[in-house]
Amino acid sequence: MGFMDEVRKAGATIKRACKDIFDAPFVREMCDTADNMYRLGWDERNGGNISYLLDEKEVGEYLDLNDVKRTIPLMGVNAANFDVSSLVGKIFLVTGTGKYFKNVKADPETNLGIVRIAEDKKGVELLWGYKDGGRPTSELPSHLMCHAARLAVDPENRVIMHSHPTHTLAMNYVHELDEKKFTHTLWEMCTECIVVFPDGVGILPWMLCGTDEIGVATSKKMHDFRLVVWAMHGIYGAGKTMDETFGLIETVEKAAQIYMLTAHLPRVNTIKDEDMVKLVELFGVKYRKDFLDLK
Ligand code: 2HA
Ligand code: ZN
Repeated sequence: MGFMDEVRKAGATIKRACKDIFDAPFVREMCDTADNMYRLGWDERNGGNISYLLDEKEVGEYLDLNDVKRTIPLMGVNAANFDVSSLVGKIFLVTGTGKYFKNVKADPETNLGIVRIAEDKKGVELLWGYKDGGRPTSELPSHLMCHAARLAVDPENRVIMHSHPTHTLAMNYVHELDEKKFTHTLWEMCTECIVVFPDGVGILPWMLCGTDEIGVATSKKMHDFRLVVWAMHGIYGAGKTMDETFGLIETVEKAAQIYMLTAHLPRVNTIKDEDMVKLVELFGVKYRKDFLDLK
């Protein structure tokens, strides 16, 4: 490459890196979603966390990918090892630990960070954000394990979202925490449910959060489910886009709300299993047949 080519290439890089990160669609989406979730009452205080797998080329239009601000060790509360090999070099936009969804939109640079999984698999390289010296969510090990699990079954998966939706949580206290029964009840609550989450909802018993153990358990469930309830805590969702992932949790929450509004009343009508079959056949979706009681 000649000298002038070098100059032109460097110039293009500088120009690209000059696009304002605050205008980046992925940052805007994250801000809007966190804001939305806060307004819905799902993410009180520092509750909830989101991680968003970004496209390296796209991030490169906004940030200098060689400018690592600092390296942050990657570990769960108990610092056990877990395998992030399949994610090395990947870049994620992640909510910060102890940060409030309420504040994300007004100050994304403090409440969010863009991190790259380091070559040595022991840390993440901070490319932007966590301006006050912060770190990624304590649930990052869970998120990364879930990303790896979902990417193995769906190479287009990008988002892992954790939240404490009110009615879903309420339902945990009054409904049996059996995956088939819980899913079946949700499917009965709104006609669209079986079409939106035909793979059903996985459930983990109450476990200590922020640990590698709950991460391993969640990611195992994520081989079969895009939605995993953490009993008496909240829910994890996975999807290709922010909207899709939010929409999954939103649909479960709506169904749980209908359940909580009606559970103490005599049930006069319901959506029958044979009606659900008609729905999945009409929309051509693969579903958990074993979660229905078909004659
Ligand atoms: O990040 O929701 O599960 C706060 C939480 C932990
Ligand atoms: Zn939580």
